[in-house]
Formats: sequence, structure tokens, C-alpha cells
Amino acid sequence: MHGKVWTKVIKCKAAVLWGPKQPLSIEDIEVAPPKAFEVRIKILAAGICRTDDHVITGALSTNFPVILGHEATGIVESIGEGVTTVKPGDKVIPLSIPQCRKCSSCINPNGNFCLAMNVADDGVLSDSTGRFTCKGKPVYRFARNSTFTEYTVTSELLVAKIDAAAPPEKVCLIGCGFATGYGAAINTAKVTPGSVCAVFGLGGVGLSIIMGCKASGASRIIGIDTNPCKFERAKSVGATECINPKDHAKPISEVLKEITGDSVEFTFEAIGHPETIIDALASCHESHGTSVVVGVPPLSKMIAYDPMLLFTGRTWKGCCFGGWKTKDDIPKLVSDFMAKKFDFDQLITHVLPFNKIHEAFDLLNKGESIRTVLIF
Ligand code: PAD
Ligand code: ZN
Ligand code: ZN
Repeated sequence: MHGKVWTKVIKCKAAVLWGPKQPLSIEDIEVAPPKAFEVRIKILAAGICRTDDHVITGALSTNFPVILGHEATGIVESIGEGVTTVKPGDKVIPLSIPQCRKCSSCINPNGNFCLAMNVADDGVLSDSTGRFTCKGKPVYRFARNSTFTEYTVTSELLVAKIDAAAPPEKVCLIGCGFATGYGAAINTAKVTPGSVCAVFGLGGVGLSIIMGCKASGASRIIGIDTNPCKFERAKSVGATECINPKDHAKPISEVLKEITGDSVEFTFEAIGHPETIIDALASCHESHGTSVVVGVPPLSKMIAYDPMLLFTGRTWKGCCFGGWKTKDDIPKLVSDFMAKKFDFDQLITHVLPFNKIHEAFDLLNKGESIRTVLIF
């Protein structure tokens, strides 16, 4: 099966977004063979993350037409020249952040923002061309990834080989939402045992933050969401109580001060709104609190804040993909899942075939799903 197949273009189905605010369109596309140091992957399962929706709504800009999706599991179908870390048949998670092991980010033990690829992903591979075409037009990739397609091509630096026995329809969440939230608590905030935490936004990322706070031994974890339907799941993964901002006239930072006696040490924003990013900062303890920005705000939005919020001693941090060193840490997170250190029973609310991708986005936008996993 693998022989010389790798030299051929593959024709397959993909969900193409031709422009912002348009419906996703299932199209026949061509996927070029991997070039040197690239890998072509057959996608098995892909989760839907709010970041994908940000592109559909126009809140996040990218080149069009584009294939979205960045939270998946797949099998290596073929490899280009020079690839040594994966081979055809390996089960993998495609990554949005590379790990080159050489740059100043990779050699430092803190942080994970590998400089091997520019932050502004312009939707092409390192030779400045893409590997997808549809109706004769080049189609860009998204988040250095693109997984709403039966096949994708990516750099070897953006592929993590995982346990062959891992269930693809579950561990795909380690490709974004789970790893992002769990790592924000464990790696970025470094939540301490007995601490008080507050999590703004109880979607897939927020629930994973709660799981990370709980695993770190936090004694009180307060979930905040304007949709009270999210509270039950938040409690079942570890929230000790939940607050709906709509029930309060004052900012949540003031509500938290009152109910905790001013003891919130760690706060997290997993919504992506400038106002909640600032209120989450104001919510952590003024002398020793830490607030982590996880939500992705619209690109054009700048944030104004009172410097006194930091002057008193607060720490304000951000993280991309939970701070994990991707190629090294993602296989370990999959092993932890296999060892039952955590499960995704509360995170995966729906499983649908790939051709029901529109239904999956409707469920997200109606606030009914946490994560929908598409099966190919
Ligand atoms: P989601 O839409 O499933 O969850 C967001 C939650 O926030 C929902 O439950 C909403 O009801 C709630 N919400 C909305 N507005 C408010 C408000 N004003 N106050 C309180 N709650 C509110 O999204 P998600 O969990 O998939 O992603 C959350 C954010 O994280 C989103 O901005 C996404 O783009 C970002 C993200 N960041 C990274 C990263 O690496 N930094 C990775 C993945 C996702
Ligand atoms: Zn994501
Ligand atoms: Zn690097």
C-alpha cells in the first residue's frame, strides 16, 4: 500500500471555507504529496474548537479559501524525503506549534513558543506554497494544521507520534482544547495545592483548566459562565461552585472578592473577550495573584488596563497550547490518558460523521456542545 503511493496526488473530501461569514462547503480537493521533511496524514477524528469558529465569524483573520480544524488524530499515510521521526502507519496528533529543539524557545525549559515557525501563520508550508487545491485554486491551511479534511500535509516538526492503541475519537482533544486548558493550569499558572482558582468560560478549554487545577490540588475552584447549562459539567470535572455574571450587577472580580474573602490566587480567561481578560486579572489577589490569558481575543482588539492592577504585585501571563513542548509532551499526555489519569467523558458531548460538520458548529453556537468530535 505504501510503495510509491506517496508520489501521487490524493483526491478526497474536505470542508472548505471560501470566505468569512460563509457556510463551510464540503468539496472534492486534491492533496499534493509531502515534500522533503513533510508528512501526509489520513485524518481519523477531529474535534471542533472555538478558534475554528472565530475564523468563520471573521473575528480571526486568515487567508481564504482555507481548510479549518486543528484538533485531530490521524495515521501517517506517506512521508517526504528526510523524515526520520515518523513513518507510514504511525498514529499521530498533528500540532499547531512546532518543536524544533534548536531555537531559543525550545532550548529554554520554560515556554513552548518554538520560533521555527512564525506566529502569523499565513497558511502555507515552509516553501511558501500550500498542498491543497480545489477547483483549480490553491487552498490555505489553518493554524499550521488543517484537519477538516480526509488528508492533510504538514511539517515533520508539527507531528507527534502517539501510542498506537490510543482511541482516535478521544485523544484528538489532546491536539488542542484539553492540552491548552490543562497545561494553562499546570505549566503556566503552576497552580499550588490548597489554592483558590477561578475560571472564566466553561467550554472545552475552561473545563480542561478546571481539570488541571484539580489535579494540582486546588481546594476551591470557581467556574464562571453566562450560560448556566455549563455548570453541571464544570462541577463534575472539579468546580466547587459556579457563578453566572448575569445574576450580579457588579463585576465578577468584586463578587469573587466578597465570596472568597479576597483569596483567589489563580484566575484564567477562557472566553476571548477583552473585558473578561481584564476582569480575570482584577480577580486574582492584588499582591501575589496570577492571571492567565487563554482565550483568543479578536485580532483587531487592543486592551486598555489600569497599570495599578500590576503595580501591586499581580502576575499576568499567557500561553499558547498550554505551554507544552509539543513533540515531547503530547505523546506523554496520550500515555497519561491511557493510564486513566484523566478522561474526556465530560468534554466530548457529541460524536458525528465528518459530513455533519455544519450540525457540529450549530451545536457549538447554540451552547449545547462542549466538544463535538467528527469521525472520518
Ligand atoms: P467555547 O465557546 O466552547 O467556551 C467559551 C465559554 O465562554 C462558553 O461556555 C460561553 O458560554 C462562555 N462565555 C461567553 N461569554 C462570556 C462572558 N461574558 N462571561 C462568562 N462566560 C462567557 O470555547 P472553547 O472552550 O473552545 O475556547 C475558549 C477560548 O479559548 C476561545 O477564545 C478559543 O479561541 C481559545 C483557545 N485558545 C487556545 C490557546 O492556545 N490559547 C487554544 C484553544 C482555544
Ligand atoms: Zn483550538
Ligand atoms: Zn524551536
